[in-house]
Amino acid sequence: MTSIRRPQPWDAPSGRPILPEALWPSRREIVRAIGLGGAMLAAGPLASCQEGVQSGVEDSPVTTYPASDRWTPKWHVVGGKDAYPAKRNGAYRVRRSLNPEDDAATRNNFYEFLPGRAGPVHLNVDGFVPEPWKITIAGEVEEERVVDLDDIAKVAGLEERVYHFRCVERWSMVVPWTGIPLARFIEWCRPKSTAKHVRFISFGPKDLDEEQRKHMPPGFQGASNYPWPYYEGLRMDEATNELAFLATGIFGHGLPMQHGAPLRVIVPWKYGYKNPKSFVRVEFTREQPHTFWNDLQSTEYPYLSNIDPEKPHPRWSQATEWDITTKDWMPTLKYNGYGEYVAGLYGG
Ligand SMILES: Nc1nc2c(c(=O)[nH]1)N[C@H]1C(S)=C(S)[C@@H](COP(=O)(O)O)O[C@H]1N2
Ligand SMILES: [Mo]
Repeated sequence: MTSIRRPQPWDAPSGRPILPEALWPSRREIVRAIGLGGAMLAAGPLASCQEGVQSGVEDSPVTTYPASDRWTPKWHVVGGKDAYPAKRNGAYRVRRSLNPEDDAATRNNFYEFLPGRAGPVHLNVDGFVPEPWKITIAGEVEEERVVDLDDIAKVAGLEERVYHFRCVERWSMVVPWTGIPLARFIEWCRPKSTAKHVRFISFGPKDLDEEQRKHMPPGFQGASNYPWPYYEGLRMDEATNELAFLATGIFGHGLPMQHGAPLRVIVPWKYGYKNPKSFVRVEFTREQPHTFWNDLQSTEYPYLSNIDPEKPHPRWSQATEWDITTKDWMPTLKYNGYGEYVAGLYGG
């Protein structure tokens, strides 16, 4: 069968790509994603449906974005505001264009501010300033410490990475995060060899000062169906995988509150809820830690929660996802298309 790949602007004159093709879905992944079996693949070109899916893959995605101040935070950000935008690390290719910043910043999932659904979290964060912000590093570490954003800024230089992002509820987007490799942060925490997992805990009512508390919805402070704070965890081999990222910014500036200021975790091969926002505590553990959604609904939100189109959520299929801007549905790829980097963590 002939190659379906057209030359791309980033190809070297020889026709060989300069950047690794790691993130391009293989033909097999695409066919699997659109639900066609091996028999049809063997039967020859799959004119219509295959081309339909392929066209988005072949187009050169637009990964630049206009400068905009609309969502730039007014508070102190990791590295200082002059560190943004940071230099792009071009190693991580994506299959479609960036979503406009206004779309990513106006439909968020952050139950502390907007319980019960993803939506206009930005309307509920007014007046909440993530300052002061301290982070406690605890558990299986050489030394327990309380650090601040300036300490984090010294761990590694900021870089920008464009990643796919996919929520368990099937919306997805492509956005440029700014931050540092999570592996560098973990190493800086000096975990003991007994540490097998790392747990990130978001702010709870007790972590806030009086001024900050005033700007939280009443449900966050007292009666609520949710056991705040939010907490999530990763195995150490996952947290130190090169894709795992400690994000401090998005779209060339510090994180606005709705995205999890002043710092959050990004693991693009896992569903959105494995990407905890606004953490204040990092705990290294020997045992697999409890996680927020798993404690609430253990059958629906397992610890690993790797993106997998073949493993349906108990209440819906995970085979497809929709783009938050175009609202188009498209196939979901195993590990969100990042299998080249992470499949080895899971035995293949
Ligand atoms: N602390 C905290 N972190 C959180 C959540 C939350 O409700 N609270 N929601 C998660 C879910 S379900 C998703 S999809 C992503 C959404 O990230 P975004 O709003 O920056 O797109 O954040 C994750 N991290
Ligand atoms: Mo989500």
